[in-house]
Amino acid sequence: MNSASNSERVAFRTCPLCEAGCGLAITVKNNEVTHIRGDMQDVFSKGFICPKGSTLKQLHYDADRLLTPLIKRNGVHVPATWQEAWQVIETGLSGVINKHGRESIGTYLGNPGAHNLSSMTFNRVLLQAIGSRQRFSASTVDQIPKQVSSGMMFGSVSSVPVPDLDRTQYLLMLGANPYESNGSLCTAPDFPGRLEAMQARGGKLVVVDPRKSRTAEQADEWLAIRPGTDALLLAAIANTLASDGLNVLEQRLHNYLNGLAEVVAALAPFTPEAVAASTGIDAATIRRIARELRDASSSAVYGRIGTCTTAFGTTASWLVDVVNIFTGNLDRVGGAMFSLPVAGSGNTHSAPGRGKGFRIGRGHSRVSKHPEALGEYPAAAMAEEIETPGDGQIRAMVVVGGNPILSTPNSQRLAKSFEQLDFMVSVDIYLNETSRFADVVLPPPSQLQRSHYDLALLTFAVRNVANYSEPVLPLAPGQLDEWEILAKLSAIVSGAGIETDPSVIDDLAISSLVQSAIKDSASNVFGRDHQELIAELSLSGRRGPDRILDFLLRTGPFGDGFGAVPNGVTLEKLIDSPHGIDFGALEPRLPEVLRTPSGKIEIAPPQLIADLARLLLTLKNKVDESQLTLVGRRHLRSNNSWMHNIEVLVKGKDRCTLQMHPDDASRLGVDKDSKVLVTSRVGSLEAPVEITEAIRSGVVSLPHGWGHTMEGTNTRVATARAGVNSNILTDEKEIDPLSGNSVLNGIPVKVTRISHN
Ligand SMILES: Nc1nc2c(c(=O)[nH]1)N[C@H]1C(S)=C(S)[C@@H](COP(=O)(O)OP(=O)(O)OC[C@H]3O[C@@H](n4cnc5c(=O)[nH]c(N)nc54)[C@H](O)[C@@H]3O)O[C@H]1N2
Ligand SMILES: Nc1nc2c(c(=O)[nH]1)N[C@H]1C(S)=C(S)[C@@H](COP(=O)(O)OP(=O)(O)OC[C@H]3O[C@@H](n4cnc5c(=O)[nH]c(N)nc54)[C@H](O)[C@@H]3O)O[C@H]1N2
Ligand code: SF4
Ligand SMILES: [Mo]
Repeated sequence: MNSASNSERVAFRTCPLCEAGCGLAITVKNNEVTHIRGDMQDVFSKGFICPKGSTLKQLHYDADRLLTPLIKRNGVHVPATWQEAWQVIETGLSGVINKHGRESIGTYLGNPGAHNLSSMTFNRVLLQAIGSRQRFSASTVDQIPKQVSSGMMFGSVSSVPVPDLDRTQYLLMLGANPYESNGSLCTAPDFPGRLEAMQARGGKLVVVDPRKSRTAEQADEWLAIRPGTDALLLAAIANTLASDGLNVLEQRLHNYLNGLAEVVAALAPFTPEAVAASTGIDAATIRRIARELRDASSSAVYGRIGTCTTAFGTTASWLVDVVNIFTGNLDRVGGAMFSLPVAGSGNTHSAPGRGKGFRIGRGHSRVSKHPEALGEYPAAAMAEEIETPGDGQIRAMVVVGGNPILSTPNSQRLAKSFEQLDFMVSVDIYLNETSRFADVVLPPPSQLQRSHYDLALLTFAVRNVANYSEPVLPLAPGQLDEWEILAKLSAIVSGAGIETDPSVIDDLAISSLVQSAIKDSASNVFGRDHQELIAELSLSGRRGPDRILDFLLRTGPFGDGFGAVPNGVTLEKLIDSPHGIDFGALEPRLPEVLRTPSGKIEIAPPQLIADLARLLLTLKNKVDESQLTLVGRRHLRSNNSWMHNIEVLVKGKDRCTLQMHPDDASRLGVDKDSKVLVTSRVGSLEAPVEITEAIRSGVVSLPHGWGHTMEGTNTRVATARAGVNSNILTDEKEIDPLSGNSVLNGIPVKVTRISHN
């Protein structure tokens, strides 16, 4: 590195661990990170960080983090050179392709890829090179329902409205707990602080959650809903608003709506009285909440994990925006608004206001015929696709930054199926529950050794912000950046051979991006010369994700258009602004944001209207008060399945407990020292009990991402505090049929006491 490496310097970098994207100020002395704190000058986070932010240091220096490739020899992973690893991969993958075809290679892309510039720019290159439709990702245990409903309504899966947190006066939040999670599909560093500011300016926060989460505790009102019934509650709120008369709609929104009469008619059966027993929320409260939303000077409804990971995830996600429309608050200051991402997105390309629209079911999965959504199949169907013989059976898996063995439903079945694979590659920083199955594990560099820009998450931000970070620490000699690993894998799987330089793949990737932009009449480089643009991009010597990012920024809504727009943004400008650039609060985007064929908001997509009939059937089910149902939860000091090897985060009391209401505990003869056996249709596990009033009776809660007990892993801290894997209990047969999302909440379980500790 440069001469500054011998002295102390402060580097600024965005934290990539969660969606908040906080700015970090990282002190480096002699190329050693000494400490990390919040960057007070960050334009978005203004110094806020959570306890995880500073642990990028511990993560970097974690002795268990992989520094060299591993190859499995005689069942044991041993360190290997990159050359050896590529050789084994070429032999393994070409063997499977030659024998069974490309369709027999499955992929699973995990959550950290959404926070990683290399994956955001090169995962798609890898998927194309593999050329199989057997694609899975963490999206189908997470947010895909919201993207499907947004695609259907607005024509682009990037058009997810976010609550205008800093200006709203009323927020109805369902199934989200930003005091622990720091927010999701709503990028807002210091989400808690923004909620408190709303309350301080006289706004109201209502939280719908079966648990009295930390966010519910802070709220002005907590509605303890029965799990899995948010779609019913939202339908009844919309029903109330429609029955009262939609005169708030005025011409502004009215002009953009297609299907208003249909949706109003389809919601007619969902009166507050009809849903009260099922949701556990009385009719008067539902009516009052509906009217408060309508009468507030501004309001927004926001739903997250608790609304998405249920059997009606897509329908609930749609109804969130139906209510936002019915109160007149969609695309309005203080309501639910669309970001205008600086690096562009699906709703900034091609002609504004109208487009091809969005469809699901362009293909169907082989075994259970699940419809494709966003180019992938349900993660819950991965095991059956591996187990079931026939054409297209998955024989090899490529997993990039994912831990499906802990993160996806019926883990035990999935683990068994992985044993059956002919070949597997994992790109991962740890040897953990999933990568232990891999024949080859390829380690990317640490979070501090790469550049960063939140291409995905800034698409859902509450302000239009851009922030680029340069690597804080250099790569070690011979170490590969993650994009180089993905490019090399792409070259190998496409048959180009292990000697192919990643830069060849990189040149193809940038070339195809430039090609499509110069053909897009709405692009600021429409009609420009391909070679000229590539030459200008390459002047700086940048390659890989940075060169691609520069192109996306320059052709984005605030971009310089390669000279066409004076003072427009470029990567160079962001490098000169290490605390980021704030392009201001969100502004209304209708109708330009739309990409539907009609040029209108499709408020009554046929598949969603049809799904209301399925929803209506659930009202026939008698509410069984004796049936316990399981929901999940998150803790601030944890991050899905993979930050458990950081001692400072996991130390202290056990957080992987089964929370239970005192009434249920006494009924079951369980006290605070008990261990219980929890059983679902698919599996059972033992867990320590935590008795608490902060949960609805009839509901129990276990966090996910734990259960670090498998042999052949090497995460010593995590193993010492293993916890149990809640996805042993979640059922792979239960999915949201529209998006393929897993049902991870509202799992029927039996709980019995086994012992006193
Ligand atoms: N500390 C920490 N932060 C994280 C993560 C993490 O693991 N740890 N993970 C990150 C990721 S990948 C994501 S997607 C986001 C998720 O961010 P959030 O959506 O905020 O996720 P959770 O904190 O799990 O909050 C979900 C809430 O839904 C409630 N719930 C369960 N079932 C239902 C239901 O049927 N209806 C309703 N209304 N509520 C229900 C749960 O009790 C819980 O309080 O968090 C991100 N941030
Ligand atoms: N029951 C239940 N299950 C859930 C949830 C729930 O609420 N309840 N939440 C779901 C949600 S929202 C999500 S997003 C999923 C997450 O599901 P996954 O993405 O499958 O799991 P993660 O725990 O995020 O695992 C990430 C993996 O990436 C590795 N990794 C970390 N950083 C990098 C990197 O920079 N590069 C690479 N190549 N690898 C890296 C880690 O070591 C780890 O192995 O879990 C889901 N599972
Ligand atoms: S809130 Fe999220 S982005 Fe901010 S420091 Fe914590 S983990 Fe990092
Ligand atoms: Mo997630």
